Amino acid sequence: MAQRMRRATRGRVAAIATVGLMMAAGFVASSGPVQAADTNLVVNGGFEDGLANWFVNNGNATDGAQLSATSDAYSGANAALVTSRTTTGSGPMQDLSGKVQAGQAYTLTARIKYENPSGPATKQFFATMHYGGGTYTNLVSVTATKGQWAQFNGTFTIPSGQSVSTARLFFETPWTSTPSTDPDLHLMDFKLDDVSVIGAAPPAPASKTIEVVGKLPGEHNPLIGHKFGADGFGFVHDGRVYMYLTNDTQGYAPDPATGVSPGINYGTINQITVISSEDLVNWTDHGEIQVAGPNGVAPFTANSWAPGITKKVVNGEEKFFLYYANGGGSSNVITGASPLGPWTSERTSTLIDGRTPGAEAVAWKFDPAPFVDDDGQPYLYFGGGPASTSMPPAERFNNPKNIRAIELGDDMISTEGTAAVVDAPVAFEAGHVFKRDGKYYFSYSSHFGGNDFGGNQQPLPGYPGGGQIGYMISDNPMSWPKETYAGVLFPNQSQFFGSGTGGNNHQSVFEFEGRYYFTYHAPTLNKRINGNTTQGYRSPHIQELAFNPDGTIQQVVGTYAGVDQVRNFAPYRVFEAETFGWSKGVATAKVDGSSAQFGGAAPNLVVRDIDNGDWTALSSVDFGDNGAQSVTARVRALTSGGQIQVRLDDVAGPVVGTIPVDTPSGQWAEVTAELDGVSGVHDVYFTFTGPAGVDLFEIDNWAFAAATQPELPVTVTASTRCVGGKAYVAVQARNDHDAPVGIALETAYGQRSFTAVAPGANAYQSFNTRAVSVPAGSATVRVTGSIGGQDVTTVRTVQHPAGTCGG
Ligand SMILES: [Ca+2]
Ligand SMILES: [Ca+2]
Ligand SMILES: [Ca+2]
Repeated sequence: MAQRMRRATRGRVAAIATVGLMMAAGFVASSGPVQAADTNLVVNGGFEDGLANWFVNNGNATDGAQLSATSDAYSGANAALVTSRTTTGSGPMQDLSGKVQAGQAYTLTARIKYENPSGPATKQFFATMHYGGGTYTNLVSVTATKGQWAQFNGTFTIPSGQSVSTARLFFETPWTSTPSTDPDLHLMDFKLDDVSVIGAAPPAPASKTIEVVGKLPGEHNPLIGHKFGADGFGFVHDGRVYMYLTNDTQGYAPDPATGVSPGINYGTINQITVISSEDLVNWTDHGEIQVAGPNGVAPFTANSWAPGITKKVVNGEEKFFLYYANGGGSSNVITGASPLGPWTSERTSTLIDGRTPGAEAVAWKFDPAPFVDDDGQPYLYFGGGPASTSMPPAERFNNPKNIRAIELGDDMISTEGTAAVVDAPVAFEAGHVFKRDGKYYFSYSSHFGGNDFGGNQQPLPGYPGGGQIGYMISDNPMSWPKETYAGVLFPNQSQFFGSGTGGNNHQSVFEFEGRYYFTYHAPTLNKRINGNTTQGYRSPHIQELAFNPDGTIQQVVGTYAGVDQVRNFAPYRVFEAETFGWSKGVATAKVDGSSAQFGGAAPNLVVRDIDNGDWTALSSVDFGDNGAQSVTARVRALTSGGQIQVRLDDVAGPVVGTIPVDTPSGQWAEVTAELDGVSGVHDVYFTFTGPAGVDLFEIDNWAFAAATQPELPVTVTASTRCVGGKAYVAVQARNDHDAPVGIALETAYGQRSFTAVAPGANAYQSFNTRAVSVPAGSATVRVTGSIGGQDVTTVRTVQHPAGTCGG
């Protein structure tokens, strides 16, 4: 049936191809669409890069052939040779999806040759487009003479109604259902060279860049303003907080005209976004992990929602285990060598699914949250969704028993035993566990009622309302009876952020340097873009978590202010430009190579889509009393005339340095600017200017250099001498400064300090080594004083020779 359909389709489209050819011969120039600069859409059409970008047409299961490079080329050194063809459609193919456009006319040229001695004297060949499904369109044909290079040369127009989301060009012989009956006529080998499809340049992908200021200067929520992210899971490792997020930006597609995106489609999300911070205000964008889908770390999963991560030493090796929901039906785990990867899949099937003991009655086997206890025993919490219909309606509402706890194996990628019910009141999803003072805290999101939960019911007294975060406290991480319920930890975010921010939530708790923090999400960035009519794109938030003396939690209040900055930002190092506290109009993109700041295993991103007027900013940068002398940026100029202004404390604050980005266009280079008057603690704004309407440059990383500390002038000498048969080391330091200084003389044989050494005076000490001889060595002279009102310490080292008494 499929083949008959295919033949029918081909009969129809052959007529279209004929029209295209007529147009090519006649009046394309006057009747065709207006074209901008014509572009060849075929990559490696001359096969000079071997078979790169080419593969064998695989539109039908029966298609198949061998593709190789041959030196028998029409031009250059290489052509393609196709052999062992199983169908008439078995020929070289290149994917032009995203390049060709409906309604446009294109000119196709190519060279083709066949030589089989038993083949016919002449043979027709087609250039054909597969538009997906059973839609094949012959574009251009040529009749070749055996043993000679023939030329395809024709024009085709893609019908205005044709979907081009799939568009794959290939070369073939005319279709017949059973070509194997006469392989010499239908399945001959052939060679291909110099393929081109010339026409309108591919459409630029619509921009996803968020042009508004999504995180306002001075505020710390949402955490980032240049992309979305949901279901944040906070994780502390080696002095940094990492947040793993469902990549809500993946399906974000703002209309170029209106700026409004269609509503979020969770089904398209198969990446996890990672950001990190050492201060909870300035966040580094580490980009996305391609977790699921055909090119994912775990290609047997389709989605990657609601991540949860932990670390454990397995077989002597510290590993990082990232759990995620594969849609609603199952959960899985991938393994990282660091919090930033690289990532591998140790499993070939999902970790939690309908076969997991004790999970059979769980509707949604998702939202996996790991927890490793102090004794090293790991646990996983998962589940959610509609309650079992076998329960009475009131129980379905109040105690739906839809969440589970299970022990993980020591390998962290298997489960042990049977999952236990977490009897969380009004539970919906989003289980999470942390431990504090020997008690286990389970938090979760509550449901919104409805038929899935027993219909029109009322919560029991004290039980959560819809879309709230409740919590329980237990002495046992596997035991969560309803009596352990402790209250509502966080009301719905719409209570704090208003219209357009409602919906369910997903929280985590982490401890960082002695304080506890609560993570949740709210579509606050979406609201800043589109007002109260949001489309469901969520942003990560953090608030501090406070406990009562009895261990219960003080209910969290959601604010845009967020949490205090944990520490000032350290500028005197290479740090990624994709680290910022606030930004306007920029996007980020992963690039080849590793991060200069985070090392070989970490991905590197650059800041891009930088237009005139865009900016990024760092919160509370500590330049020290001595201040900064210069700033260096690694940049790639995209036009001439771009500049970076360094400003303090406000986007319109004083310019303390200007970096001209006048390096060769398209090449990465380092540019440096001297800074003036930059000391103490400031917010730092990098503002970008240049020609309007074009991307100015990209930025990889920054590095500030500290001003060289002024030195106190001092003349130091050291010598050896002999007194009473013992060797001495004598050290002298003359104060050449115009004010008194303190001087400390230090040797291996003792030290002495002098206060208020007058200008021109000496500090002198002869240190007794208590030995007959002394080897060569060094003395340290430490001078303390004041230059221009600033306290300065100058340290000098001086060598002394060896010496022997009576020698
Ligand atoms: Ca060639
Ligand atoms: Ca921009
Ligand atoms: Ca970078």
